[in-house]
Amino acid sequence: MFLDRVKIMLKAGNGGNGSTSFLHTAQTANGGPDGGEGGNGGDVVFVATRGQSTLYDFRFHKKFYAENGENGGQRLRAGANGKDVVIKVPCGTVILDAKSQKVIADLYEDGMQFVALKGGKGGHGNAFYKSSIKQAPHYSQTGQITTAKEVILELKTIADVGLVGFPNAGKSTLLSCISNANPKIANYPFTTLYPNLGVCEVKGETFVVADIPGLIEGASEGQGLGHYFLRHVERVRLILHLVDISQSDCRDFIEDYKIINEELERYSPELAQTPQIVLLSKVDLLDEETLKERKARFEREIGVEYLEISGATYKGVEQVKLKTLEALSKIPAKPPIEIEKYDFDERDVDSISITRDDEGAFVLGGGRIDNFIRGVVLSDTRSFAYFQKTLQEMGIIDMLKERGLKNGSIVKIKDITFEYTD
Ligand SMILES: Nc1nc2c(ncn2[C@@H]2O[C@H](COP(=O)(O)OP(=O)(O)OP(=O)(O)O)[C@@H](O)[C@H]2O)c(=O)[nH]1
Ligand SMILES: [Mg+2]
Repeated sequence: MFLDRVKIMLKAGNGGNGSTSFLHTAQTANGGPDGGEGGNGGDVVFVATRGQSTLYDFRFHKKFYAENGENGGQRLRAGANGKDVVIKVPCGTVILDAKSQKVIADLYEDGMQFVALKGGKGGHGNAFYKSSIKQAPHYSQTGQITTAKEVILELKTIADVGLVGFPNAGKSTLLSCISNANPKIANYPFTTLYPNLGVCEVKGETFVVADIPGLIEGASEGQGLGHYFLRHVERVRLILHLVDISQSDCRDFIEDYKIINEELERYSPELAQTPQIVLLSKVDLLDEETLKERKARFEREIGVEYLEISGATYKGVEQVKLKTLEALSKIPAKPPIEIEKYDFDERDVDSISITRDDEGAFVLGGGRIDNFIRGVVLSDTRSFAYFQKTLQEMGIIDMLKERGLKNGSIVKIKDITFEYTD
């Protein structure tokens, strides 16, 4: 089965909590703070590899969670960093944010890496907070919590050349003649069910050819298999357009040629602008007279240059390779997909929200508050004093007062609830 679009879930590791601890040894019953730092959570990293050509591996495996950072420990022991989760994808994989549908990465080259999500930072241990005025801080910081996000992986095959044409036109046969690929060939339409890649070598140079399942009328609207696979020709630099001039499937070859071009145009006007080499295929099946007549008709009605080929006798095959190489040398590589500046991993660090719950309590939230309370331990009086002082300094008490905060009002922040006193 060929799979070229999947939705998967990603999550970077949470940061480990910093530790609150004090040195206790036989010699020092009440030693200084020795709580170690929490480890950082692992990142979510994508790597493009030539070793894969489909997204098949993602059929059942859809959740990729990096390891959490370990909590810090006593005696300044730092928690270990969580392991990254490294996701291998085929070259040509485009990653979209499932929510906004925006492209966040285009991994078009072997070995390309993309860090989609950064792990949460580990929290500081209480040893970190020790200072000349604060000899024994009884608080430490919790690690940053990360959220899971969904992305869509979409494979847009990377090839220099795409073979397009009606089913049975001889595309796979040609691919097997000009490249190292060994595609399935058979005398019925839709033999090729997913794009095959082959490497063609000519004059010491190489290019990659993609054999696309046959297109039919309406392909751009989802008829046949075509529409589904047209995205694999989006990025080719050159199209080899095969037309069965023998009309072995009892269709009109001029019509075939026009229909394919119309479908390309309908799918994407840009794709229709991709340079083409027209190949009139299966010429061995026609007697000289008929071939001459049909070629004359093509020249008259279409009037574009073409090559005659036969996968059976190899007629024109060498010429196809040479012409393709020559054409490619004049066509610049297609640029990677443009990526809008969009911070997929953006975290809310600035917002402060104040709401009232059913009982009239003031509920504080937002990224700035979340970050701040990571270092607060309510059961510790000094930590709580620091907490109140910081609320004052951040201007939050004033903001609350503007909304009616009075002596005795209840304030809630995450799982902290306290009564405000002036
Ligand atoms: N005589 C002759 N037969 C050919 C030639 N090229 C292909 N064929 C035959 O035509 C049939 C279809 O060829 P394929 O290469 O599978 O065609 P395709 O375009 O890949 O078809 P789909 O994968 O179905 O889209 C097979 O039976 C081939 O053997 C040719 O040049 N001459
Ligand atoms: Mg085929």
